[in-house]
Amino acid sequence: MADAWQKVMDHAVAIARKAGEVVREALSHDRSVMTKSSDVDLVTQTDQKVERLIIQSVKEKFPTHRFIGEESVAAGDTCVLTEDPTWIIDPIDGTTNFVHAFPFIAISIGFSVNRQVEFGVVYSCLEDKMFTARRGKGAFCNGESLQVSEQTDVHRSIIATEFGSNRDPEAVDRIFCSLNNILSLPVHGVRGAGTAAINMCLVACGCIEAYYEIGIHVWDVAAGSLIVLEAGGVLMDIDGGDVDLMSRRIVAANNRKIAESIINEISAFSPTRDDAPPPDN
Ligand code: LIP
Repeated sequence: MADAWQKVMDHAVAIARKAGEVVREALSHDRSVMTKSSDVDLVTQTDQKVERLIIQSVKEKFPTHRFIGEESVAAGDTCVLTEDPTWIIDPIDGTTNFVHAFPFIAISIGFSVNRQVEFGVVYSCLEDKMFTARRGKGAFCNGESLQVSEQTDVHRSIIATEFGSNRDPEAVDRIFCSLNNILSLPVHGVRGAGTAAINMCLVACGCIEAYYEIGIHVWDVAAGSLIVLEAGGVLMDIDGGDVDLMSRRIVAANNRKIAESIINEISAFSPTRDDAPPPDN
């Protein structure tokens, strides 16, 4: 079965590259925007088009595989991870970046079997960087092996996070409380590329020591999670327990010491899980 997954991964890389071409092309002429859960939760026709392109091509090649896609879930599909081979797709991670032509945009494809991510592909399509990882076989960028930073002192670290699209006042207060605590440690710097997938790849490359966020979705982090692990990093929940990709909370770091230093400063909250049943009307 191992070789079978390699073939599937090769297809994911090819389709991510093709999706990247579509995104690059659309960037110059088609960025009209719609909204989803709130005025700042954005979607474009390109997100929808790219997701259709990926799903269609996978269905032709692997008709029994399942999907969890950001825009399909927004359109009403369920978001439940089973043991079946499942493609977890974010057609444009960094939709807000895309709308504003802020130059970090990724196509993120995770592939899970028995609820475990088997491979991850993140294509940073404006930088033309193809990040890949296969479980037990390392993480790569354009074929070069990746290794997380060796830094163990949080005071000498760069930490990435994002503000997400939740503007609930209590959530915003907690986000700023965490940021205040982390900046005051102090750390060398705080950054955010505007895409969870690229932030996680930056951890894998060793450019930053950690990335954390509350409010992300499984499609934002499925692929990046394996890329971080295979580059030698760690994943944890915001409360220090094991990460749960459906929980919408994540800390991805170069090592446990840095992860714990960050976790100590985070003011936690728990958004509705991705796999929560829809509310009764
Ligand atoms: C976005 C993330 C970003 C996060 C947003 C959102 P999208 O994904 O990558 O880092 O802050 O909440 O989930 O919506 O551009 O695919």
